[in-house]
Amino acid sequence: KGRKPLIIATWNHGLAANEAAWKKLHQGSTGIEAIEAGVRIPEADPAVRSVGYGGYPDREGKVTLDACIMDHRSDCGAVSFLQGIKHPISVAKKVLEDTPHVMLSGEGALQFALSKGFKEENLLTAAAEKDWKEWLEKSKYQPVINIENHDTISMLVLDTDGNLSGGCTTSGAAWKMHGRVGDSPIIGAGLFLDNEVGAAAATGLGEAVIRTAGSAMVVELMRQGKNPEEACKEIVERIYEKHKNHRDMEYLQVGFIAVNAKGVYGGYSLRSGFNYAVYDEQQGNRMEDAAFKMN
Ligand code: SD4
Repeated sequence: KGRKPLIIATWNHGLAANEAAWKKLHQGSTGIEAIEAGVRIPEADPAVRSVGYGGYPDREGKVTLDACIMDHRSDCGAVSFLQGIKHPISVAKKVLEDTPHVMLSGEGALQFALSKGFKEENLLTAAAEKDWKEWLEKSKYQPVINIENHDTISMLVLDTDGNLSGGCTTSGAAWKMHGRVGDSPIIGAGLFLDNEVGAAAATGLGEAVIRTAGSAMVVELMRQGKNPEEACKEIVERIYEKHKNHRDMEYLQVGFIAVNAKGVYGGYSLRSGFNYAVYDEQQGNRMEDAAFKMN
């Protein structure tokens, strides 16, 4: 079932993101321009508590954001621990385009963003602040599985020329320690692609994805001949094996999406409840449930 163009994005917020990205692709934009336009939708949406503006803060009440973007030439840009900027994906894209580096972090990322004309603003909404204050009463850190069914947004694009690109953006784990960075801005963990082979991206507990170099491994398995779903499944199985006796197991959820260079796509998650939005010419924009290992 190979097809192009093709866009896949994690969770329900992927539908609106795909819509914007699809429009861009059809206006002749590049893959990363389409991704930027797509994921800016949940970044700006205050109702999405796991990405950008309206995202849950860390335990000190600070919203800190992670994002990355990668194109078919393997050029990439990322920001981590960025505060006060609503669209980290756009800053990541500027890192790719305008710097000799791959990742800028924290204060340096903010200074870079300001130098590029981004506006500093308060990203902590009243609703997120209220939930944080409630959390403070017990201050028990426990990541939530399938947080409100929207966690990180990760998007993969196969354009009409057959070129792959990808992006991720997130406010990370709610109530994380100040300074914590997850998998989402890390090339190879939250996102990876090789234009000759395929692309993969992750959602869920970033620590587990980093420990296993998740997305890079999914791409490598596709290189070895696995189809995207099989490749995602094998890495989820590996994550399970590494974590079954681990303190993180109780709340561990990870999910991967992948697409190969032919336009075959798939996804797989550890626990049920993970879905992703797929947009192609044949069937339009719709949600598909990922296969999973356990409930
Ligand atoms: C991260 N993958 O930062 C992201 C989203 C998340 O618990 O917070 N999941 O780990």
